[in-house]
Amino acid sequence: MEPVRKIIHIDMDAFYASVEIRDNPRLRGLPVIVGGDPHSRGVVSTCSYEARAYGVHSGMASSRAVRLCPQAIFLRPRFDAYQEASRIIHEIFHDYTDQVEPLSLDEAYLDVTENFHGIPYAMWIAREIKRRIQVETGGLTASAGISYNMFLAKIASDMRKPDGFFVIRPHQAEQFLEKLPVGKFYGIGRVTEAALLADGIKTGLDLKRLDRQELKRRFGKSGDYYYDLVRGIEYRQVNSHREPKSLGTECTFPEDITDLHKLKETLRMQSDEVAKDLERQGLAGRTVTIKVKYHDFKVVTRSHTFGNYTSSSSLISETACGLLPATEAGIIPIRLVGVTVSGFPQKKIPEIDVRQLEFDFGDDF
Ligand code: TTP
Ligand code: MG
Repeated sequence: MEPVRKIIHIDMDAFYASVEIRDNPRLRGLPVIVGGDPHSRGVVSTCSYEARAYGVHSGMASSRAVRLCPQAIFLRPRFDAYQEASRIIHEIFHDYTDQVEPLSLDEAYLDVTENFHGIPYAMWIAREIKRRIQVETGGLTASAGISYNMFLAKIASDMRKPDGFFVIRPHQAEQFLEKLPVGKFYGIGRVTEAALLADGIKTGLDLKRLDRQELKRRFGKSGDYYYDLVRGIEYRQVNSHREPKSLGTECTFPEDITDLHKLKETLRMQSDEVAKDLERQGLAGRTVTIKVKYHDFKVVTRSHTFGNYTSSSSLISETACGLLPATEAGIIPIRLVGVTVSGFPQKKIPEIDVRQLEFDFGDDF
């Protein structure tokens, strides 16, 4: 039997906003919003917890954020500063293990079952990482979640934010998951959540009452995954070599666009950007997708899949522009367009030995 894994999930608190406050301490204690222009079409990247108290959150239109919290201090993002802070925290992670899976600039999973210092408890490592992040970044705080699989560790890091520390032990997991709202389960997005809620499936316990067949009907191939997940079992492993599933870019226009020439011009520039990105990462894909958001925020995507892999700027560009007539471009004003390439070659994933987890292992964490 394999040993139970010890997984830590670390997520920085109000990351961009915290970096801004660190660099300008007069902002401390104030509602700070980092994002795009509230007078144009900007959106909120993130905001301090003081601003969250007014209902402001990531992804919200900046203009709405200003209405909710007129006294908020609005700042444009400074990506260099965030990247530098991100580099520091990722260096700290790698002092403990190479089994680090970064999720974004401010977030990562660590598998510390075996670690460079032979530290027996994941909790000790998580505390030390939190302390070091604070010292080495000049005062930023992180929240840590600790458990025996990735999903539970991520849920745990969210439990006591900001500056949080939360452990979900194996014997607590099932009860914990039964109470969890379905929208918090890994991979359940807003659309699926709404469908589940409409059928009265609100919590993990409700999900657990569905048999495998019913889960397969609802989730397709992922049905088995959810069957195990609600029972506290997840076979996903921390993957330090994870490659992206797609590469893309998108942009919101300052004003809605109906002119097909302008739209094509944008798609060409975006295709060029994506092609360069593919090249940098040594990737090529078979599927080109365009995304179009109309003035009323309705979003459509259109895709084309080739028989072969490509990273050619001209082919991506031609395909993207060729997909435009399959939308209402030129008729309905458009707010945003984007180009994405996906369908990278699959590497064979080794089969995981599916054995029952040893649940009862006391406090050895
Ligand atoms: P998150 O970790 O989701 O958010 P956060 O760190 O600001 O706040 P917390 O974790 O305490 O809830 O995202 C990390 C950074 O990524 C965030 O600071 C800004 C950026 N971001 C965006 O630019 N747009 C988004 O929609 C989201 C969710 C995040
Ligand atoms: Mg965060």
